[in-house]
Amino acid sequence: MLKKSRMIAVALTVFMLAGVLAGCGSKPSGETAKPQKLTLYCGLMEDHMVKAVQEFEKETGIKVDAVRMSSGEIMGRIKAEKNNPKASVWFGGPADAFVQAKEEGLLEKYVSPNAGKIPVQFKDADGYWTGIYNGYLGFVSNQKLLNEKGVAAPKSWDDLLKPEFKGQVVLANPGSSGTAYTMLATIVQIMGEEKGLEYMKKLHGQVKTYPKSGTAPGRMAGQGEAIVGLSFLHDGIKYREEGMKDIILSAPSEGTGYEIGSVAVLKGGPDQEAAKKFVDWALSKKGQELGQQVGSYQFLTNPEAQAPKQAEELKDTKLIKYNLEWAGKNKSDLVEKWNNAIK
Ligand code: S7P
Repeated sequence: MLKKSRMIAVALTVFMLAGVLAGCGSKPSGETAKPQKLTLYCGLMEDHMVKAVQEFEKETGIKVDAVRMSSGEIMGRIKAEKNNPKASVWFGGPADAFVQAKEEGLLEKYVSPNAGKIPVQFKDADGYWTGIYNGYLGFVSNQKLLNEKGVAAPKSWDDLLKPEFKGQVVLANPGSSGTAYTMLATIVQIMGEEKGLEYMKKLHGQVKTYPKSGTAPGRMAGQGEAIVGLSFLHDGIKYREEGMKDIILSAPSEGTGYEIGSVAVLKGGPDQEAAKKFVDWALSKKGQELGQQVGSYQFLTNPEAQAPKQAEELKDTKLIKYNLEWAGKNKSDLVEKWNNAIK
């Protein structure tokens, strides 16, 4: 009798232990797996960002919080949050700032399975950032205002210094804007540092205002607030399609700079697994082709992705051999020199 009750007690203990062990690593019944989430900082236009987030959420079920900022603002934010990162992905905007962020140890190396498809000239050799699109810098002018002044759309950097354009040129602030920094770095690469900064000083005398974002100058020209805006040319096509019919696009005949719009995982950010999924998606054919639905007409880096037909009109733009590594590594220094030059 005693023997039988001891056997029952041992069996019960084994059963309970097995239950405890089986419970390790799994959720108690009724509790579901925590949904994945992601915070990203985005340098693209707001409508493109919203579209991308909606599509990614739909495809993966990962909930995304996205904040649109200009390039310099994103850099400032991730620097300030270095010891306690709030976001895990940097999505869009010229790669110059990504080069700078890599130098400052703010990016996590991540070579996506999709990065193999992207040609070498559009990605970091060490795998810290990968290009998703390519955009050319140029002049977005207002034909009606040009006619009123009796002047042709600018066709060289020097044309911007014409007396007819005094107070009529809009350029964003290179400290905050990735677009404007591309312009500053382009000018210094074409003319050399001394002459380039002299040129920027002369151009300052022509500038109406320096908005925060590089998406503003083209829009302002389209709305008739200034004759010429310095922008990425694909933005001018978007504004023209949105109804700013007086927009005319031109580019400097001596050559212009360009952006490699990029994506990267931020170092030490939360939700690293979700962040990598986002990068995979942004590099995919589907992720890259999505922008066209909201008027984003950059060239695309994934050769499988269909470039927007609207970008065709920009394909013969003469480009300089833009030195991105140099531009990224000298960003803070060059912006400071520009600030001193225009004081
Ligand atoms: O999304 C359009 C686009 O032109 O916006 C970015 C542009 O540089 C604006 O950012 P900033 O405010 O920093 O100048 C480009 O990357 C992109 O092609």
